[in-house]
Amino acid sequence: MEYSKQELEYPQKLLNYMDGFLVSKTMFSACELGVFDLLQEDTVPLSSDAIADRLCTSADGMERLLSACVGLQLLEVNERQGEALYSNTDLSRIYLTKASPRTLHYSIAYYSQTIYNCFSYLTDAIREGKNQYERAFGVSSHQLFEALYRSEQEMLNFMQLMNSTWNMCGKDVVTAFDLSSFTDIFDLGGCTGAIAKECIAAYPQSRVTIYDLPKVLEMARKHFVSQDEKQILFHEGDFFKDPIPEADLYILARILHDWPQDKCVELLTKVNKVCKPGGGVLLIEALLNEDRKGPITAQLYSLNMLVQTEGKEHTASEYAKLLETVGFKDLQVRRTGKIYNAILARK
Ligand code: SAM
Ligand code: ASE
Repeated sequence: MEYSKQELEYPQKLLNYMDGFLVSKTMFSACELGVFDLLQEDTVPLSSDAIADRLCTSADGMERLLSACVGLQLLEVNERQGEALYSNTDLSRIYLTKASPRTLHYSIAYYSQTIYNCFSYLTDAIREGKNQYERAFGVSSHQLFEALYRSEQEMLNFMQLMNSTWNMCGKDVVTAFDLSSFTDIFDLGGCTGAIAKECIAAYPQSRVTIYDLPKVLEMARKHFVSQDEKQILFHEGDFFKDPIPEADLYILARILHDWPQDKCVELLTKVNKVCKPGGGVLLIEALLNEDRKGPITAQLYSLNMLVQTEGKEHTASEYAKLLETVGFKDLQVRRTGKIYNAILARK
């Protein structure tokens, strides 16, 4: 990496990186206070004082927040009769308002509260080489998902975060391969059913069973999957302890990156045993480049896996080796160009 003389003279890149969390927290605060929602509900542009009044904040604080949001191009400002009036940009209307079908509101809540808090302990996580949920969450549980699901609200926030990814990348990952030859599909750790819904939309003849922990499925039924979705079935279980039923295709989306190598081998071995001959396994994960030089999203997610889980992000060839170790063959990798990619293998 060669930097120009000018870049060495003035470290703009480093200054931007230092400000990274200031940018994040500014956007998070505007979401938490309901700025984008208010501007959407009201339809007419509002003054800073009116927004402060309606959202019960200080006038001065709100004015600075709105100004920073304009700088970040999350809001637009227009002068009318000497008064500055604020309105949403298209981007914030589509992604930052709570009621939008493509909202990131809940992911933002999770980033702002949980991930931000965990990253305060990144240095400790790197020193110790292990997750920090005891420090970050104040829980003593050594069971990963017991810590992540320490309250019903936290479980719901996590599920919302998981769900919102698939509004953006779901179609790409389920259509990366033609899965129309698989009719009986199990989504292991299927969580909110977002991938299951995408499968059924892309392959109307398929039937997808969401396999997850009982309390997760209870929440999925309550908040995410409607009774009318007859092609979606539920199977309660612990995929390490309980049997996994026979099927044509097993989807594991963001499962392997949560667990250490030995657990991944254990789970995939179990899946290989019950998989029908000719059946397959579809891994959906953020992939590191083979040279590990990027993408930056996957590199940062791997740090997040360190602070929060027992796992890490891998390269496609690392997943390939894992799949081959447990007896899968005919491996194919498809990159979607978005965060998440797909790997298909056959029994
Ligand atoms: N596949 C979903 C997605 O990509 O949006 C969710 C991924 S989330 C990181 C991991 C999922 O595995 C959670 O829904 C969690 O409840 C589930 N899970 C964790 N441990 C499990 C276990 N022992 N048995 C079954 N499901 C489990
Ligand atoms: C997990 C995925 C996530 C476990 C904990 C998690 C994500 C956030 N926390 O399997 C989604 C990916 N985003 C990041 C920042 O890693």
